[in-house]
Amino acid sequence: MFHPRQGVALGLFIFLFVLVAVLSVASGRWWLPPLASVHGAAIDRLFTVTLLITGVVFALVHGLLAYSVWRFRGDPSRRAAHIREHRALELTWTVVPAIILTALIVSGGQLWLQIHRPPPADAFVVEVWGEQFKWGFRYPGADGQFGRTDPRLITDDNPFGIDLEDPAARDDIFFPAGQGELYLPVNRPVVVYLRAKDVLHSFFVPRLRVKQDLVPGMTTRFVFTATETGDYEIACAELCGLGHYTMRGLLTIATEEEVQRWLAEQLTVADLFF
Ligand SMILES: [Cu+2]
Repeated sequence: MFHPRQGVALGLFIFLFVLVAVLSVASGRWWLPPLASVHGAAIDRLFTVTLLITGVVFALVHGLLAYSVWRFRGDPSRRAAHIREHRALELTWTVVPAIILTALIVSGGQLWLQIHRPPPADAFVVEVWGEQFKWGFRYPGADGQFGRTDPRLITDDNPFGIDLEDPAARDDIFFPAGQGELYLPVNRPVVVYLRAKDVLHSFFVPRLRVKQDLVPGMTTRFVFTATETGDYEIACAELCGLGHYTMRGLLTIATEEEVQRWLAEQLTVADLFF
Protein backbone atom coordinates (compact mmCIF):
# COMPACT_ATOMS: atom_id res chain seq x y z
CA MET A 1 0.00 0.00 0.00
CA PHE A 2 1.42 3.37 -1.02
CA HIS A 3 1.37 6.17 1.44
CA PRO A 4 -0.07 9.47 0.06
CA ARG A 5 3.16 11.20 1.12
CA GLN A 6 5.06 9.10 -1.46
CA GLY A 7 2.99 10.72 -4.20
CA VAL A 8 3.93 14.17 -2.92
CA ALA A 9 7.64 13.22 -2.67
CA LEU A 10 7.77 11.66 -6.15
CA GLY A 11 5.88 14.57 -7.74
CA LEU A 12 8.30 17.01 -6.12
CA PHE A 13 11.32 14.95 -7.19
CA ILE A 14 10.19 14.87 -10.85
CA PHE A 15 9.47 18.60 -10.79
CA LEU A 16 12.93 19.43 -9.33
CA PHE A 17 14.60 17.01 -11.77
CA VAL A 18 13.01 18.81 -14.75
CA LEU A 19 13.89 22.21 -13.28
CA VAL A 20 17.58 21.29 -12.82
CA ALA A 21 17.76 19.73 -16.31
CA VAL A 22 16.20 22.76 -18.03
CA LEU A 23 18.25 25.32 -16.05
CA SER A 24 21.55 23.48 -16.63
CA VAL A 25 20.99 23.46 -20.41
CA ALA A 26 19.66 27.04 -20.46
CA SER A 27 22.72 28.29 -18.53
CA GLY A 28 24.81 27.63 -21.66
CA ARG A 29 27.61 26.14 -19.58
CA TRP A 30 27.77 22.93 -21.60
CA TRP A 31 27.02 24.52 -24.96
CA LEU A 32 29.06 23.96 -28.11
CA PRO A 33 32.42 25.77 -28.33
CA PRO A 34 32.57 28.96 -30.46
CA LEU A 35 31.90 28.27 -34.13
CA ALA A 36 34.78 28.47 -36.66
CA SER A 37 33.46 27.05 -39.95
CA VAL A 38 31.12 28.18 -42.73
CA HIS A 39 28.62 25.29 -42.71
CA GLY A 40 28.58 25.20 -38.88
CA ALA A 41 26.00 28.00 -38.53
CA ALA A 42 23.36 25.81 -40.22
CA ILE A 43 24.25 22.87 -37.93
CA ASP A 44 23.97 25.09 -34.86
CA ARG A 45 20.58 26.36 -36.05
CA LEU A 46 19.24 22.83 -36.58
CA PHE A 47 20.68 21.78 -33.23
CA THR A 48 19.04 24.71 -31.43
CA VAL A 49 15.65 24.22 -33.09
CA THR A 50 15.71 20.47 -32.31
CA LEU A 51 16.72 21.11 -28.71
CA LEU A 52 14.05 23.79 -28.25
CA ILE A 53 11.26 21.56 -29.58
CA THR A 54 12.35 18.45 -27.66
CA GLY A 55 13.11 20.59 -24.58
CA VAL A 56 9.62 22.11 -24.50
CA VAL A 57 8.03 18.66 -24.97
CA PHE A 58 10.29 17.21 -22.26
CA ALA A 59 9.37 19.95 -19.77
CA LEU A 60 5.63 19.75 -20.59
CA VAL A 61 5.39 15.94 -20.42
CA HIS A 62 7.41 15.65 -17.22
CA GLY A 63 5.65 18.66 -15.69
CA LEU A 64 2.33 16.96 -16.39
CA LEU A 65 3.70 13.70 -14.95
CA ALA A 66 4.84 15.49 -11.77
CA TYR A 67 1.45 17.19 -11.46
CA SER A 68 -0.48 13.91 -11.98
CA VAL A 69 1.65 11.99 -9.48
CA TRP A 70 1.00 14.69 -6.88
CA ARG A 71 -2.64 15.44 -7.75
CA PHE A 72 -3.83 11.80 -8.04
CA ARG A 73 -1.68 10.32 -5.27
CA GLY A 74 -2.99 7.27 -3.40
CA ASP A 75 -6.33 7.69 -1.68
CA PRO A 76 -8.07 4.55 -0.31
CA SER A 77 -11.50 6.19 -0.68
CA ARG A 78 -11.12 6.74 -4.44
CA ARG A 79 -11.26 4.16 -7.24
CA ALA A 80 -9.02 4.51 -10.28
CA ALA A 81 -10.82 5.54 -13.49
CA HIS A 82 -10.41 3.27 -16.51
CA ILE A 83 -10.49 4.84 -19.99
CA ARG A 84 -10.49 2.41 -22.91
CA GLU A 85 -10.09 4.63 -25.93
CA HIS A 86 -9.84 8.29 -26.83
CA ARG A 87 -9.71 8.75 -30.57
CA ALA A 88 -9.02 12.49 -30.67
CA LEU A 89 -6.23 12.22 -28.10
CA GLU A 90 -4.57 9.26 -29.84
CA LEU A 91 -4.75 10.97 -33.24
CA THR A 92 -3.25 14.13 -31.77
CA TRP A 93 -0.28 12.45 -30.15
CA THR A 94 0.41 10.47 -33.31
CA VAL A 95 -0.06 13.15 -35.97
CA VAL A 96 1.55 16.14 -34.24
CA PRO A 97 4.90 14.40 -33.45
CA ALA A 98 4.88 12.83 -36.93
CA ILE A 99 4.61 16.26 -38.58
CA ILE A 100 7.30 17.82 -36.35
CA LEU A 101 9.71 14.89 -36.78
CA THR A 102 9.20 14.83 -40.56
CA ALA A 103 9.97 18.56 -40.76
CA LEU A 104 13.14 18.08 -38.67
CA ILE A 105 14.29 15.08 -40.72
CA VAL A 106 13.65 16.85 -44.05
CA SER A 107 15.57 19.99 -43.02
CA GLY A 108 18.34 17.85 -41.51
CA GLY A 109 18.52 15.77 -44.69
CA GLN A 110 18.84 18.89 -46.84
CA LEU A 111 21.67 20.12 -44.62
CA TRP A 112 23.36 16.71 -44.86
CA LEU A 113 23.18 16.81 -48.68
CA GLN A 114 24.54 20.34 -48.71
CA ILE A 115 27.52 19.43 -46.48
CA HIS A 116 28.25 16.19 -48.34
CA ARG A 117 28.06 17.57 -51.86
CA PRO A 118 31.11 16.77 -54.05
CA PRO A 119 34.18 18.81 -53.07
CA PRO A 120 35.00 21.87 -55.21
CA ALA A 121 37.90 21.40 -57.65
CA ASP A 122 40.13 23.95 -55.89
CA ALA A 123 39.72 22.33 -52.46
CA PHE A 124 42.78 21.64 -50.33
CA VAL A 125 43.10 17.85 -50.04
CA VAL A 126 44.32 15.81 -47.08
CA GLU A 127 43.94 12.26 -45.81
CA VAL A 128 43.37 11.38 -42.15
CA TRP A 129 44.07 7.83 -40.99
CA GLY A 130 42.64 6.51 -37.75
CA GLU A 131 44.06 3.60 -35.80
CA GLN A 132 43.82 2.56 -32.16
CA PHE A 133 44.38 5.17 -30.66
CA LYS A 134 46.11 7.77 -32.77
CA TRP A 135 45.67 9.91 -35.86
CA GLY A 136 47.92 9.77 -38.94
CA PHE A 137 47.94 12.24 -41.84
CA ARG A 138 48.91 12.27 -45.53
CA TYR A 139 49.19 15.17 -47.97
CA PRO A 140 49.20 14.52 -51.74
CA GLY A 141 52.16 16.81 -52.46
CA ALA A 142 52.66 19.12 -55.44
CA ASP A 143 50.80 16.86 -57.94
CA GLY A 144 47.62 16.92 -55.84
CA GLN A 145 47.34 13.11 -56.24
CA PHE A 146 47.71 10.54 -53.51
CA GLY A 147 49.87 7.53 -54.34
CA ARG A 148 48.16 4.15 -54.39
CA THR A 149 48.04 2.24 -51.12
CA ASP A 150 47.74 -1.46 -50.35
CA PRO A 151 47.42 -2.98 -46.88
CA ARG A 152 49.86 -5.74 -47.95
CA LEU A 153 52.61 -3.12 -48.34
CA ILE A 154 52.30 -1.92 -44.74
CA THR A 155 55.57 -2.10 -42.82
CA ASP A 156 57.01 -0.22 -39.82
CA ASP A 157 58.59 2.30 -42.20
CA ASN A 158 55.57 2.48 -44.50
CA PRO A 159 52.63 2.50 -42.07
CA PHE A 160 49.98 3.38 -44.69
CA GLY A 161 51.19 0.82 -47.23
CA ILE A 162 52.01 3.43 -49.89
CA ASP A 163 52.96 1.84 -53.23
CA LEU A 164 56.46 3.19 -53.87
CA GLU A 165 56.21 2.14 -57.54
CA ASP A 166 53.38 4.61 -58.12
CA PRO A 167 54.78 7.91 -59.51
CA ALA A 168 51.96 9.82 -57.76
CA ALA A 169 53.30 8.58 -54.40
CA ARG A 170 56.73 10.20 -54.74
CA ASP A 171 55.76 13.66 -53.49
CA ASP A 172 53.27 12.44 -50.88
CA ILE A 173 53.97 13.66 -47.37
CA PHE A 174 52.86 11.38 -44.56
CA PHE A 175 52.91 11.39 -40.79
CA PRO A 176 52.56 8.01 -39.07
CA ALA A 177 49.87 7.77 -36.39
CA GLY A 178 50.67 9.90 -33.38
CA GLN A 179 53.36 11.87 -35.20
CA GLY A 180 52.94 15.29 -36.75
CA GLU A 181 49.90 17.46 -36.76
CA LEU A 182 47.20 18.43 -39.18
CA TYR A 183 47.98 21.77 -40.80
CA LEU A 184 45.21 23.26 -42.95
CA PRO A 185 44.43 26.60 -44.62
CA VAL A 186 41.81 29.10 -43.49
CA ASN A 187 39.07 30.46 -45.80
CA ARG A 188 39.52 27.69 -48.37
CA PRO A 189 37.42 24.55 -48.81
CA VAL A 190 39.26 21.55 -47.36
CA VAL A 191 38.33 17.99 -48.29
CA VAL A 192 39.38 15.44 -45.69
CA TYR A 193 39.44 11.82 -46.84
CA LEU A 194 39.06 9.50 -43.87
CA ARG A 195 40.42 5.96 -43.63
CA ALA A 196 40.62 3.49 -40.75
CA LYS A 197 43.29 0.82 -40.31
CA ASP A 198 41.51 -1.27 -37.71
CA VAL A 199 38.09 -0.40 -36.29
CA LEU A 200 35.48 2.35 -36.59
CA HIS A 201 36.67 5.79 -35.49
CA SER A 202 35.06 9.21 -35.85
CA PHE A 203 36.89 12.39 -36.80
CA PHE A 204 35.47 15.13 -34.58
CA VAL A 205 36.54 18.77 -34.50
CA PRO A 206 33.96 20.45 -32.24
CA ARG A 207 34.83 24.03 -33.16
CA LEU A 208 34.44 23.31 -36.89
CA ARG A 209 31.22 21.31 -36.36
CA VAL A 210 32.87 18.44 -38.21
CA LYS A 211 32.11 14.84 -37.28
CA GLN A 212 32.47 11.93 -39.67
CA ASP A 213 33.03 8.21 -39.18
CA LEU A 214 36.12 6.39 -40.44
CA VAL A 215 35.18 2.93 -41.70
CA PRO A 216 37.71 0.13 -42.33
CA GLY A 217 37.68 -0.88 -45.99
CA MET A 218 36.21 2.33 -47.34
CA THR A 219 37.11 6.00 -47.67
CA THR A 220 34.68 8.55 -46.25
CA ARG A 221 35.07 12.28 -46.68
CA PHE A 222 34.11 15.62 -45.29
CA VAL A 223 34.32 19.12 -46.81
CA PHE A 224 34.53 22.25 -44.69
CA THR A 225 35.85 25.80 -44.78
CA ALA A 226 37.46 27.11 -41.60
CA THR A 227 36.85 30.78 -40.84
CA GLU A 228 39.43 31.36 -38.11
CA THR A 229 43.11 30.55 -37.66
CA GLY A 230 44.19 28.80 -34.48
CA ASP A 231 44.72 25.44 -32.79
CA TYR A 232 41.75 23.10 -32.60
CA GLU A 233 41.34 19.80 -30.84
CA ILE A 234 40.61 16.65 -32.83
CA ALA A 235 38.79 13.98 -30.85
CA CYS A 236 37.63 10.49 -31.71
CA ALA A 237 33.85 10.39 -31.32
CA GLU A 238 33.42 6.63 -31.75
CA LEU A 239 34.08 4.30 -28.83
CA CYS A 240 36.93 2.42 -30.53
CA GLY A 241 38.50 0.47 -27.67
CA LEU A 242 40.04 0.82 -24.22
CA GLY A 243 42.26 3.77 -25.16
CA HIS A 244 39.50 5.62 -27.01
CA TYR A 245 39.63 8.58 -24.60
CA THR A 246 43.32 9.16 -25.42
CA MET A 247 42.66 9.44 -29.18
CA ARG A 248 43.24 13.16 -29.58
CA GLY A 249 45.05 15.20 -32.17
CA LEU A 250 45.94 18.75 -32.97
CA LEU A 251 44.62 20.66 -35.95
CA THR A 252 46.23 23.98 -36.79
CA ILE A 253 44.36 26.32 -39.11
CA ALA A 254 46.78 28.82 -40.65
CA THR A 255 46.96 31.10 -43.66
CA GLU A 256 47.46 29.55 -47.10
CA GLU A 257 51.05 30.90 -47.27
CA GLU A 258 51.96 29.46 -43.88
CA VAL A 259 50.55 26.05 -44.83
CA GLN A 260 52.42 26.02 -48.17
CA ARG A 261 55.66 27.08 -46.45
CA TRP A 262 55.21 24.38 -43.81
CA LEU A 263 54.47 21.73 -46.47
CA ALA A 264 57.60 22.71 -48.42
CA GLU A 265 59.68 21.98 -45.29
CA GLN A 266 58.37 18.41 -44.85
CA LEU A 267 60.03 15.24 -46.10
CA THR A 268 58.30 13.51 -49.02
CA VAL A 269 58.13 9.81 -49.83
CA ALA A 270 60.98 10.35 -52.33
CA ASP A 271 63.10 11.95 -49.58
CA LEU A 272 62.44 9.02 -47.26
CA PHE A 273 62.70 6.02 -49.61
CA PHE A 274 64.74 6.97 -52.67
CU1 LIG B 1 39.03 6.08 -32.25
